[in-house]
Parts: sequence; C-alpha cells; structure tokens
Amino acid sequence: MQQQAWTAKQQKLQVQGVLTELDVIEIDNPFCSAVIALQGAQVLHYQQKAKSSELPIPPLLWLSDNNSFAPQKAIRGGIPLCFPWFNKHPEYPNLASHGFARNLEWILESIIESADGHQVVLTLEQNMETLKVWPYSFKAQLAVHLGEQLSLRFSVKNTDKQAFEFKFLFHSYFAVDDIHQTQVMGLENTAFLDHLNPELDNLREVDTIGFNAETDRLYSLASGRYRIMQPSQSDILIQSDCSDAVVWNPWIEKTQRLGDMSADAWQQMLCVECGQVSDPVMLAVGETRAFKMFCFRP
Ligand code: TA6
Repeated sequence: MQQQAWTAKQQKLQVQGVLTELDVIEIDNPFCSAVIALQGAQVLHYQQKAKSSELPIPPLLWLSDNNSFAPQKAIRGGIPLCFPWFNKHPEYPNLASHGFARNLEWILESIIESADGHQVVLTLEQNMETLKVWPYSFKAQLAVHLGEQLSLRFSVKNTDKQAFEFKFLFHSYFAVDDIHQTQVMGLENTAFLDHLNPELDNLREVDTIGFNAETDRLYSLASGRYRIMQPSQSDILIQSDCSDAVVWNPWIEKTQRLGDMSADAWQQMLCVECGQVSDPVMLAVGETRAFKMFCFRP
C-alpha cells in the first residue's frame, strides 16, 4: 500500500497557478492537508483525508476567491486572528478593524511531525508599528495541530512592566453548502448582543440558529461546544474554552459592500468565532493566558 505523504514546505502561495507574494506553509500528511500564511499566522485551508473506503471530506474552511493577498492586507477566509482588539479600535476608529495581528508577518518557530500529524508554532511580539497603536510589550504564540482535527492554541504573555488587557477571536470562516439550509446548535438559551440592533438588550437565543438575513451576534458566557448542521454535507463540530462566540453571515448587501467577496459567496460561508470579547483578558506583568479551539467534520 502506498505510503501517505508527510510534507511541510514553506513557499509562496499559488492561486489559480499565479504566484502571490504571500509566504505560506503547505502541510500534507496521512490525516489532512493544510495551508498556513505567515501573515497573521492565518490558517487558510484545512481538509481532512477520508479513509480509503469513505467519500472525500469537504474542506473545513471557506476562503474568498476575491482576496488580493497583497502584503499586510487582511485575508478574508480561513481563521484570521483578531488581536488585541475586536471590530473598531475603541479610541482610534480609523485603525485596522480587529487589531494588527492578522496583518503582520509572524515568526515561524517550528514545524514538528508527530504520530498524529504536524504541529506548527508561530509567534508575534511588539514592534515599532504595534507600539504606536497599542503601547504594550507582549509575546503572542499560535500553535496549530494538523491531524484528524484542526486545533489551535493561542497564548499571550505580558512581557511589559504594566498590566494590560486584550480581546481576541479565532475569526473562523467555515465552508457550508448552502447557508439557507444551515443551522447552528450549541447557543440555545445564551444571551447575545445583536450588532445590527445594538439598542436591543436582554436578548437570549431560544433554539438552534437558522439564517435568512445578515446575522452578526456576539454570544457571551457561551457553551464552547457548537455544531454547524447541514442536510447536504457533513456537519462541523467546534469546541473551545473561550467564553464568547460570534456568529456572522454578511448576506447580500453587506457582501457587496465588502469588496473582497464575490456576490453570491455569502451562501457558502458562515463564521462561528470563538474568543474573548465581552470579557476581555486582563494580564498581569509576566502572566501568560492561553485559549484553545478545535474543529473538524465528524
Ligand atoms: O465578527 C463579525 C464582524 O465583526 C462583522 O461585523 C464583520 O465586520 C466581520 O467581522 C468581518 O470583519 P472584517 O474586518 O474582516 O471585514
């Protein structure tokens, strides 16, 4: 029986045969194939490998086909890391939405093969650019395990001489067959803020979530266990120790305003984002906090 490949190579991302300037790590092993961009330590692609007797397993993540992949430009799709703020900067709204981490080049620390897959570790520390907009010294690390499941461990160490707080999200774009047929389980009876109607308070999810319009909700004190259900293709299971979850689909009009999504792409994607937003993370001097998420098609 042919031995399955075990490869991990760093190269420029090719899109439809055209080389981009984006440095990526391409992983192939008996459990999955994956692509991680050094910019933002962003997982762009992850696809489990079916056992020989099974049908192929669809990619787990959605990636826009309208990305420019220009340096320091946010990439739409995969798992962008929002850090150290979420949405607009609280004082300087003209700064990059969702923080600087996803637009900066991270350092590739290691790629290690183990019996159950590859582990890739990348780090980001403060620099002249980050200190201008966020005056703290820190060391962020993302450890990605690429095996039968995709697991991410995001940690931040306070290397400053003062305490600070941060917000972060795994801003995961999952691939769905048809958003109209898609439901999300796991957020029942959970309080949420509707970003489209921020004046409404005391909102609480009652049932599984279906989609028939733009949806942009921040769930707090969430369960950390979610299931994206679709009748036509395998579900997606998500588990995290983060206390918040954002559920987002831009629907028709917002997609047209975004500019880096094709007009009907909203039908094949859904963001279920685990992170710490409503309950920011306070770090004392020298303290490290870590958060995990794993996801896969069962
Ligand atoms: O996480 C949901 C959200 O905050 C939406 O409001 C929308 O802005 C989305 O993130 C995408 O943000 P981006 O900056 O990547 O365009």
